[in-house]
Amino acid sequence: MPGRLIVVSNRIPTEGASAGGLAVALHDSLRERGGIWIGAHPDDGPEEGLFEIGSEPYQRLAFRLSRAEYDSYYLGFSNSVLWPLCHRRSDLVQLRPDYAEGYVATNRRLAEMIATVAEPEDQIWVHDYHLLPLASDLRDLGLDNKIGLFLHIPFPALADLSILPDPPAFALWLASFDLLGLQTRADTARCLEMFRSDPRAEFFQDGSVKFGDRLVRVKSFPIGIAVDAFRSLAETSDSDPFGGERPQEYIIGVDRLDYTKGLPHRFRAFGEYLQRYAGTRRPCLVQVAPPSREVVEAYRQITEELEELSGRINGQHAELDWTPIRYIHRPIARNRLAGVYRGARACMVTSLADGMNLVAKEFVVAQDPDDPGVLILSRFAGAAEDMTDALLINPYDVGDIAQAIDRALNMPLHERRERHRACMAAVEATDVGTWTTQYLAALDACAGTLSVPTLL
Ligand code: ADQ
Repeated sequence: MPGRLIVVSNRIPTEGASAGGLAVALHDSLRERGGIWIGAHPDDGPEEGLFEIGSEPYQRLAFRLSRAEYDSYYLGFSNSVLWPLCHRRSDLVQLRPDYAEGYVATNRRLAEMIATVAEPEDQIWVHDYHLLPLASDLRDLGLDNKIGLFLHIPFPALADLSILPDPPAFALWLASFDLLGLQTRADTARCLEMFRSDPRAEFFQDGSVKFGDRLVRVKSFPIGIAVDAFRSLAETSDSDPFGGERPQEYIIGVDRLDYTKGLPHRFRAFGEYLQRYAGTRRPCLVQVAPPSREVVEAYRQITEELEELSGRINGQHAELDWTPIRYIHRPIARNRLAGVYRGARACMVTSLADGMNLVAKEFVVAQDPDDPGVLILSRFAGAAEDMTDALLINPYDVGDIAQAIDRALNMPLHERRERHRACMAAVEATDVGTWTTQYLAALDACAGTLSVPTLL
């Protein structure tokens, strides 16, 4: 019987913040097994050490990032180096020694705090790119616990990794985990390619990698959503989330405002659709995109670009009773969002690179299976690996997206139903509850020793 579960994420979910499927699934596991969730608190708390927050049947321990840590570890190395690097935007990578130093030092400080609360039988589940050195730091501090990582974003290509100041250190960080969980089979292949290029690594038949005196398992665990909960939210949601201003026919887009989501391409494609295909049809693109990471320059630029584009397209096509693009620059409550998905004729996911993309899954689950809308999905979103019955598009090709919009809006009912059924099966297979259970079972099964299979 494994010990407690310790979940570590960059940010701890706080009261009042909308609880996404991931937070709910991890709450459930923590409640069942007992354990601790550790993460940075966005606002307050003492400057040093962990402090307890909230009242859950498990412990929630927060820490505070100093201003300098926030700038170098979070905005700097995490979001101005690793995020663009993993999303094939090496042109946006900002290499600065203080970013790398802040990243390493903050992870080290966090490891020291974790070491004060972890017990030998505890299993530690680390989330995402902010915390890649954590297992290596914990090993240095003498911890021999099972430690797993789940990377929510794409695993970078080997050529992109070589941009990092110290690629061998990156491989060593990752090899210090027992289990590396990735979103897709393609991510797994890229991760193994990195290890293959490293003379320190040897390979076992079951896919484990021997690295120094450690054994690390690399496997994909495609993340999903809480299917039943989201379906009932959509079925019971407000039938008029637009408050009387519901467009007659609309396509929905829901994204954090991020340059990886291909929003300018999407807006241009919708403009091209109106120009070339729409005829007398007057669909709306309802785009919900709350700002994120606004202090990073690349995010400021995309905000301006989208405002300019939506203004231009609306200027060209709008009529007294029709605004083609409704661009909503703030988050909307999940129950309203579910209703907005349900009423849409199509959903556009145009990510240029994306770990999974949960919006694609939420849209499918929210549909009425008797009269479903159509998912237009980027080939470069992790979700496309299994949702092959969506209308797959090349997000760089505006003409391809425009054509897909036309096809989606004219698709016969029987084809919509068939595609929806197939997408739904893919979404159900990756329910977030199953995802958590499978990941934790795999972590538990990790050998942690080197006495297992034969070398290839
Ligand atoms: P994100 O990049 O944040 O996540 P995504 O998977 O699409 O992307 O999840 C976004 C979530 O936020 C969805 O649940 C969506 O409903 C919600 N959301 C977005 N905009 C919203 C709005 N305006 N109002 C309300 N809710 C909104 C990262 C990776 C992804 C990966 C996830 C999970 O980048 O590739 O799928 O983690 O692993």
